[in-house]
Amino acid sequence: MKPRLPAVRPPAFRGRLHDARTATSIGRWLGVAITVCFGTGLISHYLQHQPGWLVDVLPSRPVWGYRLTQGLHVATGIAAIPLLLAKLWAVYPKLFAWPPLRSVRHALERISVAVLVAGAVFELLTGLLNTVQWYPWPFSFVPVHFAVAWLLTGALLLHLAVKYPEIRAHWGRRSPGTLALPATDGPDRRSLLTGVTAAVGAVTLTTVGQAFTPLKAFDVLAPRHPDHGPQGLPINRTAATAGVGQVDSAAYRLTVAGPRPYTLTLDELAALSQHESVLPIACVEGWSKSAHWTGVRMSDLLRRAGAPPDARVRVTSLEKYGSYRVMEMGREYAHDPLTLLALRLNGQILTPDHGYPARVIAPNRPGVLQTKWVTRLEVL
Ligand SMILES: Nc1nc2c(c(=O)[nH]1)N[C@H]1C(S)=C(S)[C@@H](COP(=O)(O)O)O[C@H]1N2
Ligand SMILES: [Mo]
Repeated sequence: MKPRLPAVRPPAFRGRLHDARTATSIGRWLGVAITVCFGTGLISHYLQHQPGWLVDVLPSRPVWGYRLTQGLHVATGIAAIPLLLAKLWAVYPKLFAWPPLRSVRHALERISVAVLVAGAVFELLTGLLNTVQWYPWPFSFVPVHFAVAWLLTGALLLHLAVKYPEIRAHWGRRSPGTLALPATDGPDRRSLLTGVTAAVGAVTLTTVGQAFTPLKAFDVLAPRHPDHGPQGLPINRTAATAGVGQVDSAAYRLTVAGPRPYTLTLDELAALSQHESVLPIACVEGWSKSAHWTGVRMSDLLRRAGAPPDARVRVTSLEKYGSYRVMEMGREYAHDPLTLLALRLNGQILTPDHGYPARVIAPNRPGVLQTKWVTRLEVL
């Protein structure tokens, strides 16, 4: 007689895939992703919106610092999406808990979980849409994404505190006997975790090449490819979109305001001592790419205007409107020998979209602050 296969139990609410052990297994990786995402997000926020007391102490090294932290921010955010979906699936039966509220403690716990879930979904969704520069909402992305990150972190800490006994009981390899769980993981849980790992691997591998150039061949799902763009570098905002168009080189002037102000034509600027820096553009939206830049050192231009060695600088673009028209730099950046007013990219004169005739390139800085089409420097 043929051996009978054991009856397959349909996934039920009380099944082990919806238990605390599964929730802990997925939850700890989700926790790691969210923690890294939050930390790197703070770095990104304070580098972009520098509070006064930070301006002069923010370091311009390592040159790849922001490239790494923002690459991690976007990669961990993307990896957190399959993790969050799996985690929500593992715990969703709790949504139908009966009676819905057992006690004051239970009510508070459910409210904190509601904030946690809403915050996590909101952050991952708005972050993902921001990487493709799509803003289908009436509010401004940065302040709201930043504020909800704090809300999410608070709710997460509360959640970890409330769930601490369960997390502790299920963290290790073996389930404690007191909880009457099977001693080893069955194939169902292992399959689920393998599937989740594969999903995280797949979304990471197909997007991380936008920032981690060695994996660019696999970058099929990211909005940017490091090689797509003039002079081998992507573009976020073209000269046409910024309303700059083709700058007339004969009419162009660089004005440097300071104790000894002066004005240069493009030929005069190109006749000054030229230096080369190898620095990445690291866009807040997640792509980054290193390039060879040639131009005049910012510190040389400032010194010529009689700037003291700890002066800050304000940079103004030819762009008429737009949030990136004016940018300020603290002394660490302004006097770094790698910080250039670049005239050339990868050996060629800048194309209009890369900021012709002159743009800022500085180490360890968000792409939004690498101002293009520069026409004015002010010693502060
Ligand atoms: N004046 C000006 N500079 C700007 C921008 C802009 O919109 N206006 N965009 C910034 C952003 S968001 C990035 S990522 C970099 C991109 O530089 P690239 O287009 O040369 O790659 O330029 C920055 N410089
Ligand atoms: Mo950017």
